Amino acid sequence: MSSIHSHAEAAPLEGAAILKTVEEVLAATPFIDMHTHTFASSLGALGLWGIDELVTYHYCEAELFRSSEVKPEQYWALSKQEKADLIWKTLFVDHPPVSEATRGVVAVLRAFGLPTQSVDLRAARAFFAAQPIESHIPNVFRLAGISEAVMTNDPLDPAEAPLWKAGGAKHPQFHAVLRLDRILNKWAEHWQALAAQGYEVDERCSGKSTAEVRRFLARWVKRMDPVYMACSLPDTFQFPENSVRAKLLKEAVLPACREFDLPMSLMIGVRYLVNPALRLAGDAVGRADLRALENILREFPENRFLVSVLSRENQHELTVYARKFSNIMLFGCWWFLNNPSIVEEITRERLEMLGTTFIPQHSDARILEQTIYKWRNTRRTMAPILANAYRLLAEDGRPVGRTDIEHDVTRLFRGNFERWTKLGR
Ligand code: RAT
Ligand code: ZN
Repeated sequence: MSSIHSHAEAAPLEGAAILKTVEEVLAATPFIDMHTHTFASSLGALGLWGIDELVTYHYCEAELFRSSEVKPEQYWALSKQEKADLIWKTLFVDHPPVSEATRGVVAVLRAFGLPTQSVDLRAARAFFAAQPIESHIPNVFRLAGISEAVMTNDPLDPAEAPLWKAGGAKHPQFHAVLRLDRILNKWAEHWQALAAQGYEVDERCSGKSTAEVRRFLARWVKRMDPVYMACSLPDTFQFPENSVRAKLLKEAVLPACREFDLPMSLMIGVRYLVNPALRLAGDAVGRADLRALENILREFPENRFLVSVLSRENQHELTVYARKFSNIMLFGCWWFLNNPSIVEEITRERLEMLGTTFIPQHSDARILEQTIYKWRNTRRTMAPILANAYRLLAEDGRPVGRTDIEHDVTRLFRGNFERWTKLGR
């Protein structure tokens, strides 16, 4: 008999004690935030934090244009503080901020004991200006209940690459990810950047190109020591197909993942820039053909994949694929899905069909302090879902104890990711 089972028999939880214990365990377990756009402080200005960044988050920018007459081109001409002032007045003062993205800003202010109903941002600006980033980061992680965050690192970003070449970003609380969107999705615009660095590649990705991309990836794996490689993909993504992307995936990226024992993260379903005037806020979502994913999972059994899909309509079939292929780890409720109503539906579905063999959430925080509200929201949504699963299990004859709950929460929010990556080795 396992120790977990004997503990459950020793102290089975009943009724309201189940929810209370789930809440306590969720609060006490430090999570791994396995996909963010935050950065270690050694990567300098890449890391965004503070009130002006929080208020001008692109999720809030998209909402601004629904409540204000301002035109995108007028908005982009403003300074960062002017943008933040306009969004604050429009979304937080003129109307109660009930949307998920705006409510998040309120929760962050409250977490730091700052006023949530001011007519301006003066007090918040003064507070953040006084925080030294080195102590602010661990403070934020503590408030967010995370032990570490996984970054998104683009080797072809002209602002980022030199920082890595100059020594990189070793930091115990941040892990790197080799992000390949420019190479896989925009080869026509970026092959020359590789050529300029001495790699023998061409526009059609012929000849030595794929071998040379592998050499480039090997170089960057050495430099970044990433926990996985990653790419976001359009709703129209197909595999196999006669395209540079499919060729690079098959002949360069997936072999490199195998060589370096790294999972590949596929984030599928973006409709890029449906409204280019909104810039970062201009992307939308489309239902993808997940047969492309099915083909990849079957053709590359030696590769491990982390997969998130953006369309709500794709979630059920994605969960079915995870029952068919053990080389896929589902993760997160991504971007437009990260709202309590949808998170609840998706997470229940996954728990019912996969047990605890998935990663329920990542924060996708772009601004450091967003980790605080995004993880609070995740814990709040997660507690009744898990409690309900345990209540049903107890009704069916297998009561659970605190140790069972600790086991599951750790598996969901740490262990599954550790097992999939080098963090578990
Ligand atoms: O959620 C977001 O902030 C998006 O803009 C994307 O960055 C997305 O998460 C991605 O990683 O591509
Ligand atoms: Zn992201």
